[in-house]
Amino acid sequence: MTGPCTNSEYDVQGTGGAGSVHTATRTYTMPKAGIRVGVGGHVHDGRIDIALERTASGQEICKNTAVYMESMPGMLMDMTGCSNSTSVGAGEQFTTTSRYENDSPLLGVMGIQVSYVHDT
Ligand SMILES: [Cu+2]
Repeated sequence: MTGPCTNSEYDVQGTGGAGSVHTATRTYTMPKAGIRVGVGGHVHDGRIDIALERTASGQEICKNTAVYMESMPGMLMDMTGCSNSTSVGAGEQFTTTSRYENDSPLLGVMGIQVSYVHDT
């Protein structure tokens, strides 16, 4: 059975040159109202950050930023999380934007962001 979450991988071609950024976005609609109490990101090496915003206003809700090991550049160590509480409207749209470095090919990367929403 194929669902919307069975394959979350995509490729970054890496043809943008030094310092360039590859961006992938996805917009989704929340079925119910609630309070978003936390946001976390799932990451692969090469990730810069993944951001969540209200689609209509562009207001940023959370940005999960990649944390790399100082002793081993390019080795992902952690990801910042967000624990601020924000409202979610029934039918409100949100956009997740995943950014990777685009100076060398990255195969099968992911841009996953998980929100914890308290049903009100
Ligand atoms: Cu992954």
